[in-house]
Formats: sequence, C-alpha cells, structure tokens
Amino acid sequence: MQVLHSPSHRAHAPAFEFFRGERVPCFETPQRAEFVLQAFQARGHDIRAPQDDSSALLPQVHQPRYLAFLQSAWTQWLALDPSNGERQPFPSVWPVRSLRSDVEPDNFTARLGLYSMDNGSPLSAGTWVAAKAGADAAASAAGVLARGERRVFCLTRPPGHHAGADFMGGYCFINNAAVAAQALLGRGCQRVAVLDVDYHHGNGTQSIFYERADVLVTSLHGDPRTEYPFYLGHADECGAAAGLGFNLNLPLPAGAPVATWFDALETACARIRRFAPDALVVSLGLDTFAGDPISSFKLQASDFSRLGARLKRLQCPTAFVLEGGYAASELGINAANVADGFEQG
Ligand code: OKP
Ligand code: ZN
Repeated sequence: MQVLHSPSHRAHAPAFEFFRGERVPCFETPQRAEFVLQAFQARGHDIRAPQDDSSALLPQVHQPRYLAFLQSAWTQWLALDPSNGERQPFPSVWPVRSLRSDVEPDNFTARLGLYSMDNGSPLSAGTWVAAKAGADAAASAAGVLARGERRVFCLTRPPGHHAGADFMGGYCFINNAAVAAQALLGRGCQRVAVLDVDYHHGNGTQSIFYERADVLVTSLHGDPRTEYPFYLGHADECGAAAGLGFNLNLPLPAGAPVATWFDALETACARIRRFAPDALVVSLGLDTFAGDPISSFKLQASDFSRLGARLKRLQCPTAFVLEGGYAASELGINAANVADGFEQG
C-alpha cells in the first residue's frame, strides 16, 4: 500500500524523559520509524513523501495560540539562555482546576505547563518540524483516499492521539488522526470513524470530537484507572451535545488476554459498521504487543495480521496513522503485518 513518510521525523529527538523520578532515555525514538520503514521497504510497499501541506487544517483541530507556542517553543527556550540548547525544557506547573488558563503567562515554563497535560512530552530542537511533517502526512492521506485508493499508511512520529486542541501530552504534539479525519471531511466525506487501538486511550482525539456527530471515535485501551492517561477513557464517556452517542470507549484491564481484546475489537467494529462511515482513520498504536516495555496487553506478531484482516472487512477507505509501540526492533514487523493483513485479508 502507499506509505507516506518523511525523514523529517528525525528532527524530533529529545535525549531523555522522566520515569520514576529518574532521567531515562526516551522510549519514543527516531529508531522506531526507521524499523517500520525498513519493514515496509522489505515487503515492497510504495513509500512516498507527503504531498499536501496541513497548515490550513491545523487551526481546525488545534487552538491557534497553542500552535503558535509549539512552533516557536524551542526558539523561546534558547532565547532564555543560549546554553539551553544542551538542555530540555519540562513543565513544572499546570493550571489545574481553579487556576486560569485563559491568560497566557509571559514566563516560558508557565506557558509550557499551560500547553501540556504532563511532563512526559519532551521537546527538542526539531519537534515542530517533525510534528508538522506528520500532520502533512495525515493531510496527504486524506488526499490519497479522495483520489480513490482504498488504504494508506502514515508512517509518522512523534505520535498524536494524546494531543488535545490546546495541549501536548504523552509524547504527542499534533493530533495526526484528528488532522486526517478533518481533512477527509474537507474532501467530501460526510462521516468519518476513528478507531484507536493504541494501548493508551487517545484522550486528545476523543476531546477534539466529543461534541460532534460527524466523527465517531471508538477506542480499545488499558483501563485508565490504572493506565495512562488516567483522567479520560472510561466506558461512560459517550459524547456530549450533538456528539452524544458518537464516542465509544472499551477499556480493558491491564494484562487482558488476546481473546478479550479481539472481542472488544468486534464491539468497536459493530459500532463503526452501524455508523456507516465514508472513511476510517485507524490510530495504530502497536504497544498492545506482548513485548512492549511500557504496556500490558499480549498481542503477538500474528495478531497484528489478524487485526489488519478484520479491518479490511469493514470495507471502508482506511487511513492508518502510526501512534505508539516501543518494542522498537519488533515494531516494523508488527506494523507491516497490519498492512499486509489488510491487503491480503
Ligand atoms: C504514548 B502513546 C513511561 C512514561 C509513560 C505515558 C505514555 C505515553 C504513551 N516512562 N508516559 O499512547 O503510545
Ligand atoms: Zn500508547
């Protein structure tokens, strides 16, 4: 299948994140995408550069002041102290509950906290360039489907599904799946379904479309009572206002067996079928893999082929968007198994 990929992803390469109070190497590395690229090349997929610019779509998904901050964040960080080039900024204060988020502080760290849900989304010099290239791939995917292809794969990083309209989080900066869905609506689709199969609930995607009936958001994920992102992703979140009934969460306990996961996939597929979408966007996290270092589902490499084959049976033009998956050396096989399962299924 057509695989949209830009080497610009490499520009996002922070050195470390925090884990249990310690600085540790980032789990979300450039190497992840390189492994996926190699696997797609080895299996003869059609790797192409994204053709469309997402600039006009981004303000339809994200708040303009958040985009302005993200685009200039590294320059602002350097302006504080030229030696900051050797350091990474992290937020340390957040406008929770009774605090105000309508006034943008002048202080850089305070602004970083305003636009972050956690301290787990490290920035580097090329974060904007990489995230924008990912959004361009998502926009381009909509173009590929609009021109009549039945499937397309966005080989992008950093991931996107935790990023909300006005915040970064969980390694995510721009919500690529939301950009793809919005781009599809702009290219004539009346209804778009999102299926998020990443281990972690896609809180950003859910919140962006929560009050809308034109985008159905469905998700299988680790129960937020114990799993990141903790504060969203429960089964009783069904959408609101015009969007009531157009959000479906299927949280599963950490350690859930593979059969339970595929049962939940059937539930999601039944809801998607009833919605009768013009296109499907799959937030393809591969951290459901048994060998993933930060997640607790048990899928094997062959289960990703089964996933691809099942999604083909929805008979819907489908854009896959890469999200998580941190067993880097197996990521390529698992991603290519989804793609090949879809093509052959
Ligand atoms: C992003 B995606 C481990 C920190 C974990 C949150 C997980 C983000 C997952 N050191 N941070 O959904 O795969
Ligand atoms: Zn994840």
